[in-house]
Amino acid sequence: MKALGRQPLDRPPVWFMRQAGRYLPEYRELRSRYSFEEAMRTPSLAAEITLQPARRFPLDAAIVFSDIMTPLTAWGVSIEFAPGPRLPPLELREVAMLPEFEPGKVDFVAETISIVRRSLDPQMALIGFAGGPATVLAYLLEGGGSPNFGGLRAAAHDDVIGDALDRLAGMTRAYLHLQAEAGADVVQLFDTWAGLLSRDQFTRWVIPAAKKALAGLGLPTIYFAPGATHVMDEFHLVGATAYGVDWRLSLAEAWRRVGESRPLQGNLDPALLLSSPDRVRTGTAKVLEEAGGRPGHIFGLGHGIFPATPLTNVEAMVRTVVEWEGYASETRQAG
Ligand code: 1CP
Repeated sequence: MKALGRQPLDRPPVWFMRQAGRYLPEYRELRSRYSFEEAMRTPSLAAEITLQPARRFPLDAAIVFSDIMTPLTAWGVSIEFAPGPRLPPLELREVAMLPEFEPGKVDFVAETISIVRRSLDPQMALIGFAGGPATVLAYLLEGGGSPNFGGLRAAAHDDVIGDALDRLAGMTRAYLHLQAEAGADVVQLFDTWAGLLSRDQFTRWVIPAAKKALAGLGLPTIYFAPGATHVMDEFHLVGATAYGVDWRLSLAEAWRRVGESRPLQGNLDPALLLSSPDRVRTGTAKVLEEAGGRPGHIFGLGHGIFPATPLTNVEAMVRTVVEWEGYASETRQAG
């Protein structure tokens, strides 16, 4: 929370995307007994999974265990996970006409957040999240994951996409509000596939929808759109508190594009975590040096951790951040 407020710190806080998930043996053990849907819809189980990574590593934040497709179940959309989401595809016009979203139908997410809040170390932040409207639309049009999300890309040539995204943005905002009320400290919008669109399409469609989804929530917000470096200089129009950076761009260059005064989160390449602890330590130090102790850096990965990641490498990354003394010694030398 201090980093989001750009307060000076001895080292950046650390958490990472998909920290509650398949690389953890205790997660796999729990999943051998419950399906993904059961685990996500049962607050005691979802809370347990949310807390798992924090028991193993000295992290500064927990992210609620859920999925970007979860709020759609309030509309009666039936979703299976295998492991990615599968659902009956919708037409662009059908999305534009979805009825009013009723957050009460996904109050299991609020219940999960309040359980986590009670058990979480008060020093740790709790992160709520939702999918970006364009990303959720990509899955709705396709009926699941896709190598190229042609449905979204075709839709971006049709003005009806504006109505569809507006509908989803309203839902997303209500869903994030529910999480804020339940006790989330900060929320992140995952716009995973928005970067597939052109700069013009992104500016015209993606940004207004993301902006609406995050508007007036009364808590800090993080916007993450990997693969969108071609439009990063326009990110500030989303109006988030902070912006996520993927592994493709250096933090220094990202600061130039997003704005030097805006907090950034990232950006170690998650693929490096498939190598050795030594390489991970070197890579982590490089990211920390790039941030150079500037206020408003949250250490994280450039995208979600791979399920095959060895725990020793995660340990090496998190330890390197929490034991980092580079900034303190720079200050001492300067003094
Ligand atoms: O156990 C299993 O088999 C399920 C695997 C899994 C998990 C652990 C899925 C299915 N979702 C999740 C949890 C999840 N999803 C979290 C939990 C919190 C954490 O980060 O620890 C979060 C934030 C998400 C978000 C999510 N789901 C995104 C955006 C983030 C990103 O990685 O870009 C996306 C694109 C999804 C869709 C989804 N859900 C699950 C999978 C495997 C996928 C992606 C695959 C596809 O596109 O087909």
